Amino acid sequence: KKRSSTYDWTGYHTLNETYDWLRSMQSRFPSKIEMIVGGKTYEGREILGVKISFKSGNKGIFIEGGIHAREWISPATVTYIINELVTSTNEEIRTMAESYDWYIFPHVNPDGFVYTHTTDRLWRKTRSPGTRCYGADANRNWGFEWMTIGASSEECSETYAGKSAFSEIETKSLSEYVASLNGKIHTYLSFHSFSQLMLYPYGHTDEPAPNDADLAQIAEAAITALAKRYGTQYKYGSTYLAIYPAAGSSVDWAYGAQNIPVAYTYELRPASSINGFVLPSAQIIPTALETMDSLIALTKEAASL
Ligand code: ING
Ligand code: ZN
Repeated sequence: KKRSSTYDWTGYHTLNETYDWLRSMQSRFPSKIEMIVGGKTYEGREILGVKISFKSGNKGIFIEGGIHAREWISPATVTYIINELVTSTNEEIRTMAESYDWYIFPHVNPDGFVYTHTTDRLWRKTRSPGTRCYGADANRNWGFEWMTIGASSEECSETYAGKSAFSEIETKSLSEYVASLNGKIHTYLSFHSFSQLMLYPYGHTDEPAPNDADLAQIAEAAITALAKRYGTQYKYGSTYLAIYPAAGSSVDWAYGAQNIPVAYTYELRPASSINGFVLPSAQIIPTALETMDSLIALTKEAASL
């Protein structure tokens, strides 16, 4: 077993390294961190996360990483966020950290992530067996406008929506966990790569979401803050208009079915590349730092609306 002191953000980690690190953080900060199990996987793993809370009565922010297995910068950024929320001495970060209850899952598709280490670095989906191919796209399998557009009913497709809404144990169990938080969640963030975008509902229609103007204003503040550190340029817009039509995502379910009013998908670095899923590990810390900057701006802007 690796010691927790060897865990850092100069390289990418295995699932077990990250799960051990989460547990070691909990044992270092037992009054601030609670281990949470958001669900389970087809192959029997836990979807392991942390609840970070400094006082009771705060609104909740839910963060998921790794729904697509090959997007390794997602869990790396999410674990960096966890570390900053707990250990940073920066005044703005401390204020933000202590003003919310954080529910954070770096790996919501653990089976797929393990498969990217053992067998296929570019695997995207879950690992449930079908008749000819494995896995469904866990970001097309949620029970909101499921299979209406931008998803496939062909089980070998990269965007296979699954046999039915929540056919995958990962999305079914995680959605039940989110629903069990009973309206406490105010902001839902899903981390992906790549393209340098901030996307918000909806993905199934070009009709603006009810608070579209607020979502655009918050995104503008977030990407402006993100660009300050290194000049990294993001764009923003609804999923449908800014990237492509896609129904059945976690963020659209959070927004549309759970009434979580602030819901974003980050498409992290790079902007574009031949193989953008393989981001050099030297870019983990810069990506995480600029993302933290955007998160501070996002939470401030969302609070003042
Ligand atoms: N992109 C996302 C995908 O699932 C997306 C885009 C965001 C779709 C939000 C639906 C909702 O296809 C990547 N890179 O996975
Ligand atoms: Zn993705």
